[in-house]
Amino acid sequence: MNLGKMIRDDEVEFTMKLLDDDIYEGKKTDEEDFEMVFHNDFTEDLVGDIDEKNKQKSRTMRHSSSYENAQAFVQEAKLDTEIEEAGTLLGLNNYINNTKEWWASKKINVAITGHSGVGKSSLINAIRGLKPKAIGAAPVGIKETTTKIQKYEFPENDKVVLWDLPGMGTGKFKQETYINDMELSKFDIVLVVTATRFLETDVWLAEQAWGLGKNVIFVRTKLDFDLINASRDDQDAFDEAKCIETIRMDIRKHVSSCSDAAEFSDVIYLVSNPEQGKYDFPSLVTKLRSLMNIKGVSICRVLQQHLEKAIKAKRDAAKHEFTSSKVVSALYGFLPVPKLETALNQHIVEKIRSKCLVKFNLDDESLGKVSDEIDLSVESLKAYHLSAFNTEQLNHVDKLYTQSEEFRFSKFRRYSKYMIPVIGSVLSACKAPHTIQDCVDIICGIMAEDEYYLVQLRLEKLEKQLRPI
Ligand SMILES: Nc1nc2c(ncn2[C@@H]2O[C@H](COP(=O)(O)OP(=O)(O)O)[C@@H](O)[C@H]2O)c(=O)[nH]1
Ligand SMILES: [Mg+2]
Repeated sequence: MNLGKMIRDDEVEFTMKLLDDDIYEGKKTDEEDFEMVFHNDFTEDLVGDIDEKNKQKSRTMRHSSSYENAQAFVQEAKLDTEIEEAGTLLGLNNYINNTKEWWASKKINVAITGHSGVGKSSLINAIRGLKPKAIGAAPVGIKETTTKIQKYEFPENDKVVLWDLPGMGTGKFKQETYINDMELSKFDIVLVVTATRFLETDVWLAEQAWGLGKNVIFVRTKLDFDLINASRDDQDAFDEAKCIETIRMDIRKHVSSCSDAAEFSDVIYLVSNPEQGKYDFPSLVTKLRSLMNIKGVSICRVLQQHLEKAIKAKRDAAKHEFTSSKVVSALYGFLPVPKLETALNQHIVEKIRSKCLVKFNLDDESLGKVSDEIDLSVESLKAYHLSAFNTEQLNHVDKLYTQSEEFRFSKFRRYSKYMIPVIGSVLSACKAPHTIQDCVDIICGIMAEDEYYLVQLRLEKLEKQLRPI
């Protein structure tokens, strides 16, 4: 049996990491995995409070927040109705098809925040590839130019919205009320923009965003100025790479002062807004693109968890079904003709196999419906991907029956009815239902794995479909 694909029997405890492992186990590239787990590693690692108690609290908040956000996008009652009507996999498929457009219409909101004058509006223009005075560009300038929240669309997708927030700490927007004034809780990703010096209030802002379960990225702008200043300060010993590294380490130190994580290379970006091909600007854009996927990833996680439970429940319930087949097999046990009992029981197992194929949505009709969605033909699924059509046991149920019997019962027990009258027949009648049960367990186990595998493929496809960019 392919144990590698077994669904664990222990109850699923929701942790982000665990679910990632389950959904994408061995079926994604490193790069994709990296994107998938980033949100979790990030929230797991960057815990922004000094005392342990608060740390725990904020950790829980962050996880539950991401989870609850995604839960709001999955109407579990509707999903269950679809599952009841069409089966687990097809029900999921129907639910996805009915909900896909609604999910896709939901926007990803990116807050660009930080002190006044650090280059927030310039950063938005740079991300959008616009010159400061271009039509539709965010107004920029040396005096405070952004006094209310402004929204800008991401170049390639109007479902991604960049929000230019007014600077914190100006006369109009005090630190005390900034989080509420800006409704920070409504954003998915928060960019804390800094320039020249990293301030305590920047750390504070990040902590607030972390506390709300947001993905936080630090962007240090005006690197060009920093380098000019540094070269002027020390003309003889100036080394650009070293200088950049020093600035990076300084920010890292500040960020790590409010967190227990050691590695921040992934969330700190040093840029010069007018030079979009230089420094960390390209990797910042790559990072943003990967993070914009969070809604799709979270939705898939919630669906995956729900489906894993549903398939397990179905598998466990199915193991207790087929009572009439077991009773009939017991009656066959009394038959005195050699091999006839075995042949009839093999026939029972074949019928159970056929019923289970339908039950676990692995029959041709069901596979046909799903194969359209996951870009794999029914033939390819059967030939290469599904154990139900590839394991010796399920391809030859006659062997499955005889092997199960041989495994469970001694030779004497198997042939007792030909040796001892009456008692031998009773013993024979008792063994058949056990053997059938073993076969049912194996069939249900393998088919549940297969259905779960197809669920994973469907969710991978959905996650790609929901990727905004
Ligand atoms: N040299 C340089 N100037 C920048 C950079 N980013 C912004 N600026 C300038 O800094 C000033 C304030 O920028 P702005 O985007 O309006 O800051 P905001 O108040 O945070 O939105 C403007 O004059 C920008 O041209 C940068 O990376 N390098
Ligand atoms: Mg501005």
